[in-house]
Amino acid sequence: MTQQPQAKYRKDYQAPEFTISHIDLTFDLKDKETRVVARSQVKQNLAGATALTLDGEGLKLIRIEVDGQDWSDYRVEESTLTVNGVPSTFELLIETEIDPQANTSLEGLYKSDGAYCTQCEAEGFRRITYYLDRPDVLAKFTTKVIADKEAYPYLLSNGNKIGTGDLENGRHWVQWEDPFAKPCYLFALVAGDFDCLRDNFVTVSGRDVALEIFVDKGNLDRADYAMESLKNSMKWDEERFGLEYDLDIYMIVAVDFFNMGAMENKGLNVFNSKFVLANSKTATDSDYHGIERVIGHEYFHNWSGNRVTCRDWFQLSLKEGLTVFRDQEFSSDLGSRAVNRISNVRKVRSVQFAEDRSPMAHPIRPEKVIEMNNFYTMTVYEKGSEVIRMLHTLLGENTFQKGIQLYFERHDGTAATCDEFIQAMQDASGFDLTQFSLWYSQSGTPELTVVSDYDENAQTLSLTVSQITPPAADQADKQALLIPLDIELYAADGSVIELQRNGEPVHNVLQVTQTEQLFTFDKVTEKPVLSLLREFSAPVHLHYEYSDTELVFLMVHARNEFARWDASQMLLAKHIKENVARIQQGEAFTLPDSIVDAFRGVLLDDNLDRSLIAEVLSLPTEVEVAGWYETIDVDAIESVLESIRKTFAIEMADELSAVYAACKASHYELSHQAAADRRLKNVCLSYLAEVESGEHIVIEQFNSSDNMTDTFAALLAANIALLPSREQMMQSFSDKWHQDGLVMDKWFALQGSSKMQGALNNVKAQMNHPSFSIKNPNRLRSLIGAFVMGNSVNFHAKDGSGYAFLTDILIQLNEINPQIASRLVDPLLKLKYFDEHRQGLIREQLTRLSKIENLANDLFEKVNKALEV
Ligand code: B3K
Ligand code: ZN
Repeated sequence: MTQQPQAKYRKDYQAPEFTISHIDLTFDLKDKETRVVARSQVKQNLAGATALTLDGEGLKLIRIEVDGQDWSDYRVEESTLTVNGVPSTFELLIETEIDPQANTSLEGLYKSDGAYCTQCEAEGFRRITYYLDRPDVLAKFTTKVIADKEAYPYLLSNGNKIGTGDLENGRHWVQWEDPFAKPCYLFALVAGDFDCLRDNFVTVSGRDVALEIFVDKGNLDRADYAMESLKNSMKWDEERFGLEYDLDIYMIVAVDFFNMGAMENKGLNVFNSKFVLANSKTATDSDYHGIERVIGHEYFHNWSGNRVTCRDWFQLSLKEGLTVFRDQEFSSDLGSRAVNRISNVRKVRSVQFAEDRSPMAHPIRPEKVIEMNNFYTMTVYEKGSEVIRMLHTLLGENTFQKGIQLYFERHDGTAATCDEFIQAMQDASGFDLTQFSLWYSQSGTPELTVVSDYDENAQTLSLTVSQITPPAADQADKQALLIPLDIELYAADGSVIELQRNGEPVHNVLQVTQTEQLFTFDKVTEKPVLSLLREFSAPVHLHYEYSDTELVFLMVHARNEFARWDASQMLLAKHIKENVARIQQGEAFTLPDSIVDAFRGVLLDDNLDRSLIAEVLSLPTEVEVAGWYETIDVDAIESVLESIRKTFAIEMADELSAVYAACKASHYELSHQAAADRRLKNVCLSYLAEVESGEHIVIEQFNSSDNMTDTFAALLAANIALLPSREQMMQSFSDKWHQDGLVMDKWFALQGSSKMQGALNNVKAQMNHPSFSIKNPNRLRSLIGAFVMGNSVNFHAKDGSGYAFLTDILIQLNEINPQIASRLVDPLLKLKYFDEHRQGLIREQLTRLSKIENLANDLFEKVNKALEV
């Protein structure tokens, strides 16, 4: 009988009783019976310890030796092996057998199509051998891989190659040595037959690093951008952070079956092929951007994550928040800072804020975890990065970099904590971070309210700023945080009114530290328009009573591009909310001309970056809007968003056509400027698809396009507007690409999100498409993910069919791949934000899930939390 899953608490951390300084692994790779011999140098870490307890799951134990002697004094339990009576220092040999072919969870050692590969973070190494599977045990690894030479000509692992040889029966071996001690979650092994793109990078100190990207045979023409991004990352990290690469080789392998984006294993990154493979025919501009971001992210982990790792998994944000911040800065330095900021802020405001409202709410450093894989969340990653960004805002680039340098100096080669990171930042800057550190322990989204009062006679402006963080599912009591509030004041002519008090200039980043606080500025010669929370200087909900006129003013006059976009979003939010209320009262949708005019003004503004115009004209998603409500009315929200789309399209049809034409290029180019042109052109197209004469433009673009960005944009426009030509275009796309899973993911996502009649039956039918496989996470995320997260009206159908459908799939996935099941269950966790009828239906399905046999920890944790609420 399996045990009820046990929660672990951050407060219970204890150093390990034993540690391992070296491990020498030998893998004899066979599909159903791979043998793993692990020879570890073990050392007592706590005086008197004589029983060594190792983690292990799904392993067949073959033999144990201690110091070369067969050892029989041990106990095997469901997920541990305890070796009794061991000396204080010894060599431990453990031989296990595993079945990579049967491993569909994609954790541990598994087969991805024809290749063997591993995924060990967070706790996958224990599915390979019995080990101290915890990040604070750092060992030097040597790895020998043995396999059939013809089927697996490439045998890869971490570090440098130290030997190769041929064996009998057509087998061969390669041995690797990683000179850097590392936790086992950074271990990797890959064996397969690939095409390899080779290049090199000379580091700032003159070391020549070999760069190798392994892709499926025939895909070499899709690896160039990943290689370019890798070289850019290496250079950028030297220039901006002063960090240099440390091994002689850096390898990336692209695989088709992967649970997330990529994995930063030392010297041997394993990537979801989605974040490696691209050429203009198969990938959109946004795919290219994703590749640059993820290649950068994994590379930056070499320092923030690998050289300095985490003491325990509660500290995950130590490496992830910092590395996301680093990858965001990388993308911003190489591309448009404003557009990157906008897309990151959209993510936080929609998905991360939603997580704060869910039963899974947690601080960026969680306190309690059942399944660690459930905590690779928007909160740990994206809010974690916002916390680092706030530090950057408060300290400024130079002081921030000093802190980072001190952190790496102090902790290089060790497993550190978030507190140690904060301490290094404090020591280097002299800035007291005591209150700031609450961002690590407090969950939920703070509400920041600003009330302004202008005194014309005294020429002063007073801002009363108050903060409150509402209770979250995991934590009721909240304290005041240190919130950096970046502001600017504008005069009616658009000029900036400098912030000052008593003749002294005041910094534009105000430090809000109390529940309520008053900021006064003098020499304010006229009633200003306020630009607040510029650059989204803190991950909070801002409340300020803006008039439409002020927001339109900011859309035109704010100096900062982000602030202009943000004003446009606040304006949209006001009118979305007003209209949702109208629809709920049976009234008609209405949008004042002045609002349409404001957006028209942006559309026609030649001085603006085209990608920024495109962002202004992109409406918030259903998920973001849903987050504004205590009770979500999916139908009203959908109807209002559709009405705004149609109103914009009809009212601005001429201008949209003109801008569409102006953005058209004579030939395809892969540059930021050309991508910005395509972005705006395609946003125009999405509106034009809504007007009568627009369909032929969509068809024309689909037929004449020579690149995936434009092809997909046409298909997307047809899908959203439900054009009669949609069906035929979808068919022709699938005829052309059905053998290419990655390209078909785009098509599956459109099927999943389509609002067509009988949407759910369509999704069910597409699961039988030859390109679909329930075992492939990318396919699942595309089709099922798009349905449950981007098709609210159908997923939340009043008859409960959407919920039952998802639950059926989750029950299958619980066996096949619990990690993916746990990602897809999220929309069901938000039951309390729906009407009672829907709540009842969701609860029924959650209860059904909770009762299935062998419910994996991943689903157990989430489902039970949701049912507790
Ligand atoms: N560190 C990995 C994520 C591992 C997820 C484990 N379920 C990728 C990344 O953040 O770079
Ligand atoms: Zn990461």
